[in-house]
Amino acid sequence: AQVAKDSARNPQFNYEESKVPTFTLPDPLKMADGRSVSSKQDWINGRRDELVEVFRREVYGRRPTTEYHVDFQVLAETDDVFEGKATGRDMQAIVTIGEREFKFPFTVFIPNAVTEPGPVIVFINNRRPDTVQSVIEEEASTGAKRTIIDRGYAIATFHTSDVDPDRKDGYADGIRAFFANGQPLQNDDWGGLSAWGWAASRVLDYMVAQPEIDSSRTAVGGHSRSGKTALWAAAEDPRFSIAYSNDSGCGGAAISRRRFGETVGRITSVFPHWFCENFTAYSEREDQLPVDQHELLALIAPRAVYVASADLDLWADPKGEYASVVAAAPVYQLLGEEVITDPEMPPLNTPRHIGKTGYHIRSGAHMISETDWKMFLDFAAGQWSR
Ligand code: GTR
Repeated sequence: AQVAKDSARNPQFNYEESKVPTFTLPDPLKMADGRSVSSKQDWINGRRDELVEVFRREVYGRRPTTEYHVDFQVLAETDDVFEGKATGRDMQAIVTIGEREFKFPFTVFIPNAVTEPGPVIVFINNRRPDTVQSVIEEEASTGAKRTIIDRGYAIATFHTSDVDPDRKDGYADGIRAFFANGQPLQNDDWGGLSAWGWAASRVLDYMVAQPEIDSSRTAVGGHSRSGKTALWAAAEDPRFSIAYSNDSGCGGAAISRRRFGETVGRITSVFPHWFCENFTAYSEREDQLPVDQHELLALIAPRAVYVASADLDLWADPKGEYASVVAAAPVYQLLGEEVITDPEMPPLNTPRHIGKTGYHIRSGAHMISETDWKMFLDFAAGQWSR
């Protein structure tokens, strides 16, 4: 029913495998000048820098180089969340450039039972804003954050729109305009996804400074637009040891050249504020893109990546999301890591974890469910076990 609804909503988009165009994926192990990348050193000291720069210029935009300072303020704290299992903190990040200030809130839960520094998950939230109080109320029905705490992990979340409004016309009120001091954006300046990813890194700054947190075990995750953001956040910030994208689709894990479900043309017209202006030029010209999304996953190597899809969420192209995981494998292998290489997708609701990459396709619609969390947390536990 959900598929029918999505197709009916966007009947001009393709949902049939037989209509996927033939294409050749760009080779992550080939330099722009045609040279092959054949050693770890070639990747680390050459090709990776080249590739991240292309993603900045053509897809997500470049972050500003302006110097800033960030402070953190505890607005409220309670040590008995989830029946005493966690301490919750309503926080505020205060970003300063000269005399000017930009503030955004975030929320932190740290397990009380920790005896040594433990992992942290930074979750990028685009639905309802979290506060300690709202999470306590919501947990009665979903339990997601409590599950994370029960595993001994801390979680920090912020709402995308508190950093940069998730609206076409929200630029003036966000962190990007703050950095640009109100000046208009250039064609390769950061889009909203990159701004949200930057905020995830600021939240991480705070978390890794806490004595309860082990800075070597850190994840960034999100659902849908925030799943796209999580992948780019991890590409830009090597401190994240795992990236988790849930139903991220177009501009996230899905291969753009497949043009299955949401396309570059559609996403850049409905959500122009997510990407840099240059990305719009690839509308209906996906074959001209100098990169594709498997190379975004490759930028996270040798760190871990977990990609999750849902079978009714054809708009996000589950096959294209899985294909990216497989197509990123050569980079991981060059770096000496074992990863998923099987071109066949795993059966429904059957996670596949091989070395540094993991994937599942859950039955059901576009959402982040308890099942998704459980499967991701099992993967994270494997990465973080001692
Ligand atoms: C949709 C959009 C997707 C995805 C989704 C979401 O409308 O087309 O790319 O980001 O929103 O965030 O739930």
